[in-house]
Amino acid sequence: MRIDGAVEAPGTFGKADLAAIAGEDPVPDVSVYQPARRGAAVRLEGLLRAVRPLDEANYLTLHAGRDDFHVSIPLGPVRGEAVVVYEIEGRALTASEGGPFRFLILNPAACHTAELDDCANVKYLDRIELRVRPGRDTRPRDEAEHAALHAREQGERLSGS
Ligand SMILES: Nc1nc2c(c(=O)[nH]1)N[C@H]1C(S)=C(S)[C@@H](COP(=O)(O)O)O[C@H]1N2
Ligand SMILES: [Mo]
Repeated sequence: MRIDGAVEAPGTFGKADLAAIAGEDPVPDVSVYQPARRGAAVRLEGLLRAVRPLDEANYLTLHAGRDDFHVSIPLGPVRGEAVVVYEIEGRALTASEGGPFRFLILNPAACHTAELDDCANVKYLDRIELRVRPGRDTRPRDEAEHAALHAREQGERLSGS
């Protein structure tokens, strides 16, 4: 996973790097926050400490190249609220679990702006881009688009791709 853009120290991070960054402030089990979800995670705050955002960085764009899904959210409200899940019971996340890396907003109810919703829980996260202005956002904009996206996901699951 790559973290770049408006940061002093861009870098590429694997599972072991994320575990090391989680270090003294790990999230050993995201089910504490969301009972239906599993896995160990590193806080977004920890990742940001590692790459040192520039003062003018205001937005995050989360990229998933695998299915060309992108989400742009304001940095302020999300920075204390999100994690990246990098392992489940010591192994890497599978694609059907949204792996190898999955973005997760821990408490979307407590932090419920329109921009911080379930749809921003990006699966197959391969790049976090810090930006001065909003970036690409391919989230569904209405119920019809939402239904179409979930039908496509379901189809991919059934065909095993
Ligand atoms: N890469 C990627 N991430 C994604 C999506 C997607 O289509 N591709 N769908 C989003 C939407 S619209 C929702 S509501 C949640 C659903 O996550 P879940 O299947 O774990 O409940 O994932 C989000 N993350
Ligand atoms: Mo969604």
